[in-house]
Amino acid sequence: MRNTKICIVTAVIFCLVLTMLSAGGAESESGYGSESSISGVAPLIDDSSFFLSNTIVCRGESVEFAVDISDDNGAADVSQVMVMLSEDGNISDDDISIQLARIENVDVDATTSTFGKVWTVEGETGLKNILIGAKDTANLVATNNGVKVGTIELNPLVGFDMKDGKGGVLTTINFLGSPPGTLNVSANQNTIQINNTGGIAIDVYAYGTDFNMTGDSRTIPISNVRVDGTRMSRIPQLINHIEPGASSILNFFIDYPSAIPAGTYRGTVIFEITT
Ligand SMILES: [Ca+2]
Ligand SMILES: [Ca+2]
Repeated sequence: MRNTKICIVTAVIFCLVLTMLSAGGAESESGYGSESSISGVAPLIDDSSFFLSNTIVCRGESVEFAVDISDDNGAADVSQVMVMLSEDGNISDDDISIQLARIENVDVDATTSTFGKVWTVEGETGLKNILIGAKDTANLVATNNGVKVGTIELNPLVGFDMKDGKGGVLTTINFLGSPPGTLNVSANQNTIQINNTGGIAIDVYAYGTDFNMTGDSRTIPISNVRVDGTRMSRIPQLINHIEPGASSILNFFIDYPSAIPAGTYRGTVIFEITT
């Protein structure tokens, strides 16, 4: 019991001493070393900002690329931006690489700059994926490096072939001999196939001449020939639009006139391909 009483008294005295020190205005200062660090951050390609002036470019023509690149270390930290034109979906040594330049005075904000380039196509050919690569002054590549932003067709080749119904090369279109007045006579080569073997979409036009018999002035007008639902004429008519790698099929029919002499009538059917 006694011991307990002494302890209480001691505690009271301690509190008083503390109060006196504070009221007396004593001060002290200590200095501590301090440091912070900003980490290097990789650039980020804003693929939604990508600009491409045209998607089909022939030899000697130019195409413009532009894209915004961000870097949280500041826009100036972006050191290199490349457009890679690639057969596949990945950046590799065999890609066509085009370095973009920082376009001055068009910084989007403190961390984003626009990079661009006008590039002229020479001998390069084919359909390419457009991939973007970027890195900063610390050689950090973009977090989305190699992002695909579109495709471009370089020096597109126009190509097509025409096959007959047996898969052979189409060399003629002829119709089964029939009596005058017979309608809807099918061509022996039906069904004819047109294959677009080039790198660009094609439009197929067809027209023809009237059919004549040697030594006779009478004719079978070209308008008696139909390509599926289209009655032919001497003027080209669009009959198909075919994308690269795609095919289209055609069926030819003829209506033989009535009251026409027996014999072989010859004319010409012409296909015209445009792009
Ligand atoms: Ca950086
Ligand atoms: Ca590649």
